Amino acid sequence: MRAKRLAVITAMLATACWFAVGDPVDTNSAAGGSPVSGRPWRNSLGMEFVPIPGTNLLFGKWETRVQDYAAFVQREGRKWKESRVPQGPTHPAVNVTWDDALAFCAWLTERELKVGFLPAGCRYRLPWDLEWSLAVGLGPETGKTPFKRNGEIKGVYPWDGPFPPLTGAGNYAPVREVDTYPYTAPVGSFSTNRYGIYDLGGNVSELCLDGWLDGSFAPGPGDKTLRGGSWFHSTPWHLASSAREKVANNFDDIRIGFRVVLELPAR
Ligand SMILES: [Ca+2]
Repeated sequence: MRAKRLAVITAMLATACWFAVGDPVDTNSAAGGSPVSGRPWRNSLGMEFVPIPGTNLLFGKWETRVQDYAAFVQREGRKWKESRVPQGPTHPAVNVTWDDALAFCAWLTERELKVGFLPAGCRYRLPWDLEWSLAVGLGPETGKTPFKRNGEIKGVYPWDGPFPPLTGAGNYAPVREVDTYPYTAPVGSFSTNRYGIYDLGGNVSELCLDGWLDGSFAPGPGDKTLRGGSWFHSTPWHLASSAREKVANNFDDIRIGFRVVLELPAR
């Protein structure tokens, strides 16, 4: 099984748009030039980003894919628990912890800065809980922490319309009968939201930077924040745009993944 997984990763890397430090990099053909506020952009791994009005961010259009995370695992020689559900290279990476997601962001930032792929002052990171709310189109929330904001706004969902979701709305639990995927689905399989973002609701639940109880960023042990329903979820509570969960920094699961944002230099 392990050998099979390594073979899959190796095959994926052979086709990945990637480079080693010191390799010549054609930034224009690979990524459309430097990232600019307000414009879509594609990075060295082929991860695509879109602007979110009111922020100086480019937001990951997709959840981080198996092929993206595999590049990190391969280059850094990291361990990665085998997924218990069938997954292809463009499915969202699962079995990643909050600590793993932070490490991926730091690794990608360092490598792209080193070769000049990213301008100084840019960095990849997880979204803050309130940035995720902006991306999903939630109105103003009054709670001061993810815990306080959990379920605060009722009856608003990542799709346009009331509960339940209609066919094609996203990848939710099979009992909802809105999609044909029993587990994860390739990113980009369903409609985007108003900003051109896929799967904020459904596919995998997504890690955010915030500590669960105080909303601060504190590397290390503790409960962090998870947003969005997943292929495992079916209830109005879990599928609401304002739903959150707490998740320990070192916990992984087949329904948990992450989305990356690119922070641009201050304007
Ligand atoms: Ca999701």
